[in-house]
Amino acid sequence: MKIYFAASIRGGRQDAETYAKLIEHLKNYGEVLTEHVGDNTLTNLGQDAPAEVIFQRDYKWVKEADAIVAEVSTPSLGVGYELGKTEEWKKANLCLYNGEIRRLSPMISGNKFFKTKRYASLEEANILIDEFFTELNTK
Ligand code: 6IA
Repeated sequence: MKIYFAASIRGGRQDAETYAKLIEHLKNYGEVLTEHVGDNTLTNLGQDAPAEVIFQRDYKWVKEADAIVAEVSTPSLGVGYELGKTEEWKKANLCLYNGEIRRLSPMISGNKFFKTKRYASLEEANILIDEFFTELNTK
């Protein structure tokens, strides 16, 4: 199982620690292609590679992934783009949101293709991840 974890980089790194913890949990279910997203040393300047290289690599990874798990609490152009591709390529997905759902972009919360789930603690997020993969693996 190849998992693409998407979360804000340029959009803001205030939840980077949560991203790292979610990635650790996701590793129980497969290979996480995007471990750098949870790297606490990655500032909002992002990885030190040309933008074109980052784009092409991430694009290929989204295409290859069996499942996309996105943390969508911090608005991010990149995550929005990746979710657009997720829909285009009909990928299994889970969008985790920490906060009031009405604050989330309707382009995500209003789209039934996206499996949007609200969580209030890391424990809750991990349970949602467990449920998502249990359902996916029994399909
Ligand atoms: O717009 P954002 O930067 O918040 O978009 C975040 C999403 O785009 C994440 O899910 C990543 O998969 C992807 N992404 C954005 N920037 C990077 C990056 N370095 N390295 C890897 N993945 C990225 C950015 C630095 C660069 C623009 C010079």
